[in-house]
Amino acid sequence: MIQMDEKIQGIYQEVLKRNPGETEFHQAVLEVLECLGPVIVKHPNFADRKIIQRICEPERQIIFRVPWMDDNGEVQINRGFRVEFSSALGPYKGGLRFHPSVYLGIIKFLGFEQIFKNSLTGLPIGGGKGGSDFDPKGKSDDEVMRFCQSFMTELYRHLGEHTDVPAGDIGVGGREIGYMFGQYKRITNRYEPGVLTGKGLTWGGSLVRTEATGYGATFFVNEMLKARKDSFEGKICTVSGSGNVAIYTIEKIHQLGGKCVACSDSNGVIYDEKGLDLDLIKQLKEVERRRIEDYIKTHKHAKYIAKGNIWEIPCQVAMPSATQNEINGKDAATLVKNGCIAVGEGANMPTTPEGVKLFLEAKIAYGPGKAANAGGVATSALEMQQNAGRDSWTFEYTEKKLEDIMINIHNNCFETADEYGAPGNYVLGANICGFIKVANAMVAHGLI
Ligand code: NDP
Ligand code: 2IT
Repeated sequence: MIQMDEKIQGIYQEVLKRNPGETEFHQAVLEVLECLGPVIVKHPNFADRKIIQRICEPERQIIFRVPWMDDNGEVQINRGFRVEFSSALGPYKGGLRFHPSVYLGIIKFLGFEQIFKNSLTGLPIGGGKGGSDFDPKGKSDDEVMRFCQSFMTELYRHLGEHTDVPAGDIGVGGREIGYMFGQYKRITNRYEPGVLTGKGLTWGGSLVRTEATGYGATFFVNEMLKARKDSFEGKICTVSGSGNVAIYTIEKIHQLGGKCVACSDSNGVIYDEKGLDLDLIKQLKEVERRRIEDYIKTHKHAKYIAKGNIWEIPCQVAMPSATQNEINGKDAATLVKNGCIAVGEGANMPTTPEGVKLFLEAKIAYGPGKAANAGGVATSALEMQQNAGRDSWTFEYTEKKLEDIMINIHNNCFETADEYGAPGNYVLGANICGFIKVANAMVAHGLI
């Protein structure tokens, strides 16, 4: 990684001081700032206009109480967040995460990453993120509904197709988007599909949105492999997580000729030497909402490793698709030692800075989340486009658009890395390419 110049170091110190305790946010900011030294040299007006300082400060942060009643008639209170980070390129756009670990630092790291990711898609979307420390695990359908209704009863006033358009993330899928859309419609008395993405197909959703993040990440890795005159054909792959992103990553890997032998959840790892049975995983996770451990009840030959570490399983392609900081320095070293040649991040910031450094030094094909997982939000933008035109596109047409977007992101990151003297460094390419577009728009909009 390039040495940070003094000016940027000072900006980073100020971010630490202004945002105490928000370690994930600090990590995300540092990774971007470390890449911007040469950009400031080429574009001195960005420094004059204090673009970096401004981009590190969200335009608006909303924190609110979410009271709801559980099935036992007991009152529960959670905390809701929406961080509207940047509207330089379009309305705030980004998912909602429901997970007990959520606090402001997590939402701000995700919102910050989202600015550059959304810029890379080439589509007119700004960056934002939200969520709650609500834990959907073990809750009944009715409890999830009551929570979502209460959450939207506050959030609705901040949304709008030209203002802020949330979608899903960890713990938020089609079911939750449905309950939130219903409540939005009820409060406002307006049928406005453009206010949320990831909707059901019969009420304004887009084909391919469900598959988009996983498919997109796999398309991105496919491009990195192609750039090295290689392909997925016959590659042994591992994919962490077993949620939305993991499932459709596995599906696309299999379609492209790879063999995915392991996935996981926060309790343990499934290893199936014969290749994962995706129909079973979909049934367990999407239909029955069970734990991945139950895979071995049907497939006795497979192994379940309770509290296991998926990165210890040898693979050629690893696609972390669960959560932040799930690959540390030691895991990265193990992956490289075991012959891993490509890592594509379906999750947001799944690799620690030590891990990233190791991947870059080993010169494996490493696709950072803000580039590799941009297919989800890109397809959300395609959903917005269809909603605005009261249209709905076919699966094939939409998937082709997604693939073209991912190829474009890959090529832009690749070429930017070359231009800045760091060939093959997609971290540098993604951060610089994503940043410049936002910075130029901010300069054009004046001091706001
Ligand atoms: P889901 O809720 O569908 O699935 C999350 C998966 O990750 C589950 O298997 C879950 O296991 C595991 N997981 C979550 N938190 C942890 C944790 N703290 N430790 C270990 N495992 C964990 O979420 P998604 O698949 O939508 O999201 C996965 C990742 O992809 C996230 O980083 C998200 O930000 C990112 N992403 C998602 C996009 C989308 O469109 N959905 C778009 C771009 C990025 P368990 O069930 O045990 O909790
Ligand atoms: O991290 C992400 O890009 C998402 N969770 C998807 C956001 C979106 O608006 O589709």
